[in-house]
Amino acid sequence: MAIRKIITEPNKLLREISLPVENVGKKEQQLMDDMLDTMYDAPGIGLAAVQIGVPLRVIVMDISWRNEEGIKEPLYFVNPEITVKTKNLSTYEEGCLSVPDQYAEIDRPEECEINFLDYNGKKSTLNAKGLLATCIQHEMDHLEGILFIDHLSNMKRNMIVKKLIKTRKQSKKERIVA
Ligand code: GNR
Ligand code: NI
Repeated sequence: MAIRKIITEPNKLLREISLPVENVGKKEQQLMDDMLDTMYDAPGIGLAAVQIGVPLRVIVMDISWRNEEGIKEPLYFVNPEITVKTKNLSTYEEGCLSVPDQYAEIDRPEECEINFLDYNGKKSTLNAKGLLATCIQHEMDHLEGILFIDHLSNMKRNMIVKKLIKTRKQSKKERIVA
């Protein structure tokens, strides 16, 4: 188990289309363990493998661990596919570990159903609504090289990317001084 570095925008790696996993074995489970460690440490409620530089169709998620009880309920999705999504949309204020400290309201289908392989490579399905549905769709966008800011107007997205570049430059400077 290890905490890996999360790649932030702008970075071409985040635009890669992730490839399907052929077999869920030890190596893939180790990747999922590392992803979960990295996600809890960040902290976040979801993480796609491409965010740590591994363009494979693997997602980990835990939308409940930051509640009062703090009980961990990790979810693992390998090769997820959306089979059903509702016409009606819901709006959430989204953030992304690859777009640090930036938030925006995004509309997405309110409910969806997905097929996937679980941690043990077993076929499974899930009906999701609310934050879970939003998070799954956010993570599945990552597998296609899409970030939540791509759902915004060009002007809003450009503003956010400019800010990210500026703060990245700033923190580089500070590292040299220190
Ligand atoms: O931690 C995260 N929070 C979040 C909030 C609203 C909608 C989506 C997310 S996912 C994000 C972690 C992340 O960047 N996953 O890719
Ligand atoms: Ni994200």
